[in-house]
Amino acid sequence: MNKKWWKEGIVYQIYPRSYFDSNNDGIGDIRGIIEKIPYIKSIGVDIIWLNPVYDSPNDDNGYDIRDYKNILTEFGSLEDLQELLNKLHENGIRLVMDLVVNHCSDEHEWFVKSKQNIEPYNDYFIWEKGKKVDGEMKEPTNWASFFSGSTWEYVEERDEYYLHLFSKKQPDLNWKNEAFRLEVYEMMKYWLDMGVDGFRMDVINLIHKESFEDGIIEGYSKYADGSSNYMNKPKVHEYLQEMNKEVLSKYDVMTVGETPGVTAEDGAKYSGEDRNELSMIFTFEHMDLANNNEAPFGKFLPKPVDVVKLKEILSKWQIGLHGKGWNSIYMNNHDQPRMVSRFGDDKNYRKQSAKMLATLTHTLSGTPYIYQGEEIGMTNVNFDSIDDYRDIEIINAYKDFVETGRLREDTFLHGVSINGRDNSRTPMQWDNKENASFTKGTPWIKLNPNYVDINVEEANNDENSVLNYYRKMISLRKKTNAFIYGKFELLLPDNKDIFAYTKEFEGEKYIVVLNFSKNDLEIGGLLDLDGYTKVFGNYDNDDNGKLLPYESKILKL
Ligand code: TEU
Ligand code: CA
Repeated sequence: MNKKWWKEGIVYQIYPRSYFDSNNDGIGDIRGIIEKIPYIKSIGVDIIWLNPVYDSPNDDNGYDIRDYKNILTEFGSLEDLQELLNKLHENGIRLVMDLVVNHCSDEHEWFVKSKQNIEPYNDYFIWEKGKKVDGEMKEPTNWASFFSGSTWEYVEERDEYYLHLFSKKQPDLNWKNEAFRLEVYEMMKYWLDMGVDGFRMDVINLIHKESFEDGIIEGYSKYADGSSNYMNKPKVHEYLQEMNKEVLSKYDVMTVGETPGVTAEDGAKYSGEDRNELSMIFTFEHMDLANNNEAPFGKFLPKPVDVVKLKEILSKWQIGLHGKGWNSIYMNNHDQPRMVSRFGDDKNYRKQSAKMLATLTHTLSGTPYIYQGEEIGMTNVNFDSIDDYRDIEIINAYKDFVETGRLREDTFLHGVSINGRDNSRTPMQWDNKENASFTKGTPWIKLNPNYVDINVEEANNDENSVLNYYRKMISLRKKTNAFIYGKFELLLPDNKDIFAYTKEFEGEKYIVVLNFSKNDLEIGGLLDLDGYTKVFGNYDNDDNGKLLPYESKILKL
């Protein structure tokens, strides 16, 4: 097994806007992260994935970059970023930045010049003529944007439309243009030469748009999901191999591709060591379990997670990439709701189910990702007004669904409370003082009112807190290669409450048993645990034949 620091490390994802505000303007910042390094180190993590901090008009909270080599002033300065990098390295922690090159901001100078047809920028984006349909001018295709509406926007100066899979302020970049690609590689070297340890690559599997012919898909709305034309198309691998050859192969870096819609087979193609593309990717299959995909992007019509399907998906990835590629293991991030709310029980068994889920993510093979606040069991927020939300995806969907009368407001807000991205973007909860001491100003988004009970300070003072469970689970994982590299085998595949599996590596064998329900379960007849000794778990329950609500047990042969 080819050992690597990024295989054995644990990643902590920081959404800078919501982490800690050092200058009381209500917005988290880089200096705030610097102040929290002792806390971050105390969790036991090795790598930070920092969401974008580059100059941006913040149409999509930084995923619309205006200057790839400069820091957004409200987050701080380049010097602050370099200080963060140095201080993290002094503490043995690496820094992975966000690479957002499927699109940039419409305020980027490349796009400003492209609109004016100035060489070579005229071809850095995707411009197409409109289509005459029944005498009426229409967009080049009927694809639906991820953020509602069309993926095309008309520009008078060019009498053409530009493509934007996301918001109209996020024009898609033209990866067929080599001059543009070389600018990306030069920018990557700028950050890597500064000492950055790698990149998380935003929707990197969308960069090859194959064709703009797409039938009108009947039903639902005049815009429809055109992703079969631009998701995981063949040239993506060519571009990644070129990027690897030109840049990545020259540094000791970690890369993780954000790849919506991939299968485990794709996963081996992106992360196979012999492929010279990426270190690993993020799959979405287990995230999409909660979305009603009857209509394109039907995440606002949520459905309960089917645990049997969850087990199938995670098993497929564990087995599919074993010895062929490398998994990332995550159960939430800045685009997904809080994992204890989606997969656990954040009302009656919050701490137990948060610990149970942490046991899952830290015993599967691959690199575990902890999203800020997950380590203290932070939960979804249930704002009762659309005015409390900030996420462009939510706001645009509200206009598209509710203001058009297609969906009732209460139905929509219920869906947002379950699957909306802002669930994970409320500020980090440091203590029970005003605004959880995230800021002394007015926070850019309201806190979850439960910060009075759920915060870092109370967790540090409680031996049985979720946080202290993470600390112990992380140190156990780090000394157990069977968790990091081991062969996975699913047990009881059809059982809808119990997620049980073995992990084996170089003669060591473990069984992990997780109760995904609030029921007391007898497992004596289901699992043969003879010869196994319990080594870790979230209850003081030594009866191996019994599972308590949301109990996690790790047993060693
Ligand atoms: O996310 C892309 C993505 O797949 C998610 O936005 C998801 O599709 C969306 O939530 C709809 O369900 C990346 C970033 O992580 C996200 O924050 C950005 O908004 C997006 O790309 C555009 O850059
Ligand atoms: Ca600030």
